[in-house]
Amino acid sequence: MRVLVVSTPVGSLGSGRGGGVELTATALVAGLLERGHRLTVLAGEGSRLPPACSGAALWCEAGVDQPSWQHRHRDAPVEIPVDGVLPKLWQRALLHQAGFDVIVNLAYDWLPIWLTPHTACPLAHLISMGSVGEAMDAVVAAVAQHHPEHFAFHTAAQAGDFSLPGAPRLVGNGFDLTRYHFAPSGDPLLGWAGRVAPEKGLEDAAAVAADLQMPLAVWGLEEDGAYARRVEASVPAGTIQWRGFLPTERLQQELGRCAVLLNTPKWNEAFGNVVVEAMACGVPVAAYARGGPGELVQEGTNGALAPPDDRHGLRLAVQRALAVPRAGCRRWVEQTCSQQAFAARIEAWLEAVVAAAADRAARGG
Ligand code: HBI
Repeated sequence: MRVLVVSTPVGSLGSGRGGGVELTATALVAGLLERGHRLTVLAGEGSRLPPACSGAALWCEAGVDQPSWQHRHRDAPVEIPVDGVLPKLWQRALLHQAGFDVIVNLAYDWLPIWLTPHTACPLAHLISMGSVGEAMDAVVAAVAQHHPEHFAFHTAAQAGDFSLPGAPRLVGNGFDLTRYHFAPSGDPLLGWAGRVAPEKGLEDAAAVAADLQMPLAVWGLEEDGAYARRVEASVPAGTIQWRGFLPTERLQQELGRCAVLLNTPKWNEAFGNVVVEAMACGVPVAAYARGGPGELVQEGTNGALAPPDDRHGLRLAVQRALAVPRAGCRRWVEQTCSQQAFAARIEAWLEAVVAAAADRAARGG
């Protein structure tokens, strides 16, 4: 198929501002190219594609970044900045839609979803977060009512946040596993990775590390400094080793040295990329049974689960995870989260969207 992928408007590809959706975009484009599809990526100015995506055309649009839904109140209205990049992206997509069989939208935004019933070329939306705002919940529910096939989610926990007419299309996520190297053994070191912000629950991981008298390496952007200082003060000095935000190559090298990765989401994490990245390096994961991580961690196979917010339960889960065979973690990722497995699921979804749109057109729907 001729596929147009429209990226997130919160940051150019390669800037890191797009968060997890940048990893997803890369795996989706590279994976579909491997399957013989023709790809064009439409993204913010300054975007770059990794070598694995060099077979795709790259179109860029300049404009003011769209404000992130993660930093807005649940009842905030839809806001589009003057000279916004979001309208620019979709003006370009609509102008060229005749050249494509399907358009894949990766933006968690109102405009592209609202457009779904009004375009000649079918629009397919890969939703990247759980519920974070009323306006988005409402437009997904309204459009999914008559175009349910046009939506896909990473996990059931994430899809469960939205009111959908039927069973959701779940596509998991995908990773270029050649970038992650299996470490057969680890040091007596616990790990935690993610944005250092309250919704990620670092304080619980720090408390458990202190209980077990093991150091906790922390990777990720320090988004909330005051929060980081509070967590550090809550455990004995030296418990936390701040490692900062590292690019994938460095991150996976350091992650692989961990005995166990702790994952402590306080919000409905849609997927939990770091959970899969750790397992790809052979590191078992001890996680709260919440959100995407609660679905990805398979007790005894790739880690251990604890009841949400139960620190004693998390400590027991860490002790069980320490006994999980590391090769099994890597094998599980290869079977479910490789770029190839993900692209096969995306292809099946896009074919269903194209078929549903053709069927609707034939019925004059
Ligand atoms: N906010 N408005 C808006 N649009 C997005 O595409 C978006 C976002 N916030 C976060 C985000 N995308 C990505 O970081 C996802 O990976 C979560």
